[in-house]
Parts: sequence; C-alpha cells; structure tokens
Amino acid sequence: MMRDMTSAEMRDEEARAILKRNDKGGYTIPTSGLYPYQWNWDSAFAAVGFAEFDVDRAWAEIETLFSGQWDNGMVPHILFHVPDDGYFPNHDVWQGTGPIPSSGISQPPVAATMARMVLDKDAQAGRARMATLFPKMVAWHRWFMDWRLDRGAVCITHPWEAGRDNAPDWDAAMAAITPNGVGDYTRRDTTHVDSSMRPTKYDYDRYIWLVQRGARLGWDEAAMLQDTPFRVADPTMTFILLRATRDLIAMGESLGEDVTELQGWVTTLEAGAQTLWNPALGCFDGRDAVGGSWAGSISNASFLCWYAGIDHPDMRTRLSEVMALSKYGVPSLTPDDARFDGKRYWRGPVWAIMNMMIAEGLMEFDLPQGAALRSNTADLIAEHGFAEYFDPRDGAPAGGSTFTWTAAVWLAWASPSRQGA
Ligand code: 9WN
Repeated sequence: MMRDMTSAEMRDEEARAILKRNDKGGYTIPTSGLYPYQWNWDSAFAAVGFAEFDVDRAWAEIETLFSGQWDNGMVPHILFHVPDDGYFPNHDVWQGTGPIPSSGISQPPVAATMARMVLDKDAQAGRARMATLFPKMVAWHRWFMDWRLDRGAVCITHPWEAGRDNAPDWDAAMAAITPNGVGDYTRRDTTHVDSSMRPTKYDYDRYIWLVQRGARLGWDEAAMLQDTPFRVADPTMTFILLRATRDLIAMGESLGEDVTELQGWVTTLEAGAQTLWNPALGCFDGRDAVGGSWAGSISNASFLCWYAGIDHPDMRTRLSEVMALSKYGVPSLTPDDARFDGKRYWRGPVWAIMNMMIAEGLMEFDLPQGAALRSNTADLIAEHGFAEYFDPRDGAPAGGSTFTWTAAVWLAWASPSRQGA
C-alpha cells in the first residue's frame, strides 16, 4: 500500500506542476496573465527549480535568456517572445534593439550564480553548456562595469532594472522626474491584481517616461547618461553583481579560462559596496548618484551583503532587529519605517527569492539566522502557497499566484525534502 503523501511532498508536486505549467518551451513565464513573457532574474531562479528534476531543461532556460543578449553585452530584463496584449508596456513602447523583441534595460545578474547551482547538480553534463555561456556572461558583467558604475557601486537607470520596482530607495530620484508628455496609456497589471498591491499611477507615469526617454535615445548608453535624472547606486545590483562575478571566476577557473579581468572587477565592486554604507543609518543603503541623497532604507537588499562576501557587525544587529519584527523572513522594508506598506510590492512584502539569497550568504558566514530564514521561508510557502510575495505581518499571499520563482525557491532550497541537502 502506498503511504499518504506528506503536506511537504504535496507542495513539492505542486511546485513542479507550476514550473511545468509556466513553461512556454525553452523559457518560463513568471505567472500567466500578469507576466506573459520571459523575465531575466525570474528565469535564472526558474533554472534552479528545473534543475531539481530536469537539468537539461534548466540549462535551456538560461540559454534562451542569453539568446536575447544585445551586441553591447546587455541582457534585457524582458524578452517578448510571443506578443500578448495582457501586458503593458509592450515592445512597441520599449523598442529594444536586440535580436529578440525586448525591453531596453537589464535586471539583477543572478544568472551566473544560478548557473553555478545548476552546474553543481551535474558537473559532467553541464560543462559544455557552461563553456558556451561563459563568454556571454562575462560580456554582460562587462556591460555593467562599463556603463553602470558610480564610485564602484552599480547604478540602475530605471526602477524596473533593480527588480525592486517601487522600493523607497528611488523615491528621491523619482521625485526629480516631471513626467511631461508621457501621454495616455492603459495599465494592464491592475486588471490582474488588486491595485493596493501594485505601484501607483505616480510611479507608472515616471516608469513610462523613463522608457520613452530610452527609446527616443535608441537605448544608447552614452546618450542616456547625459543629463539623466535617474541614476541610483543600488545595493541589489552591487551585491548581486559582486557575488555573480565571484561565481563566474570559480566556473571560469574550472573551465581553464583567464579570469584576471574578472578579479579586477571584484576589487572594484568590493570598494563600490563600501560607498553604499550609510553611517547615520548603520546599514547598507541606496544612494542617489545624481542628487546625492541617501534612501535611508533598511531593505531586504541591504542584507545581501553576506551573499556578496561582505560582513559588518552593525548589519548583524540590523538583521536581528528586522527578524524580530517579521516571522516570515526579511521584509522589503523594515516594518518600523514610516514608509512601510505590508501589501505594496517592494515597500514591505516578503519575497522568497530575497530570503533565499540572504540566507545563503548568512550560511556561508556560519551565522545562525541563515537556517532560521530557511525554515521561515519553508513555513511561509507551506502555509500560504506559491504567491508572488507575502505580507510579512501574517504571511497573507499577495500579487500573482502560482508563481515560478516561489515554486523554484521551494524546490531548490526551502522544501523539507531539500533541507539538509
Ligand atoms: C516589471 C516578474 C517581475 C520581477 C520584478 C517585479 C515585477 C515587473 C512588473 O515582476 O516587475 O519588470 O511589471 O511589475 O518587481 O522583480 O522580475 O516577476
């Protein structure tokens, strides 16, 4: 007689079913309806989920992402493989100039780190796949190094580039934009998800204004730099690029590649990360590279320092304070900040991908909160399902459902069947 499945095993099955359902053949959408295309960092996380049951499919996910790479090395944040009217803004607004219809900005470069996790699953099978991807990843990292640094920290040129769309980190830079001439447009996101969980019209007017500016300038990085109102040095980008470059070096060395240039980038980014230290806050923070102000945000991105190999005693204290206020992991903004909004996207909710990256870093430093964060994330998903994000106060699911990256994080990392693995 077959024994009954445990609830964790049922979640494992559900997670695999979500990845398969969101699989459009070589790439995965984050969730149907709300996000009908291939997103950059979502895809990298999807790959580690697939690697739990289909390593070949995991490599295909990353390869499809890189098939959209531009000549200048940039890997777009969205690839519009099959047109879909359910999303705005589409390619007609973005007018990306790469080989596949795409947006004109990038997203946090987690791909090398996730590729290394996929490679660890089956080094033999992955070697040739990674050897082909290696120069493409190097070219992408070089694009960040060439175009996006401010005192060694990595800047974003659009809030969507950080993946933390409406984080308070960009409030000052957003306020510096007067979205004149943006014209009429119809949002689609609020037809799929309650508007209280999404960015506001004020935000969208500025998001679209920045897209129109980039499209007008043909996404020429040098031209976009001139008189830009929006350039923010971002802990998400800086810590993730630093970590991913370390992973790229490790893979490059085992492939027999020359990694001298990449080692130089690590030195630059390590120094850049220190320029994100806000002494008044006692925390790594966003820094407006144009206006010069600090965001004053204790955010989940602040706690990616360990993931990037950087420790700080004050960060340990900040982490204990934040975790005492949130049972389900690290919220996108500390709940004792006046700007906290538990349901609104990147101004409060908990995200499984951020919990995973933060915890991995903590574990590498042998800090006990890493294991705690992992089991908090397991509880969150076991109790509340595969939502896009969650209210940190009660774990209530928010945003889209049957979400690819939440399923992937469960399968690759949070599920009790993976813990201890
Ligand atoms: C814009 C797909 C993406 C994530 C981002 C998240 C959200 C898009 C949107 O969804 O952004 O890129 O339309 O709101 O903020 O991190 O990659 O899941």
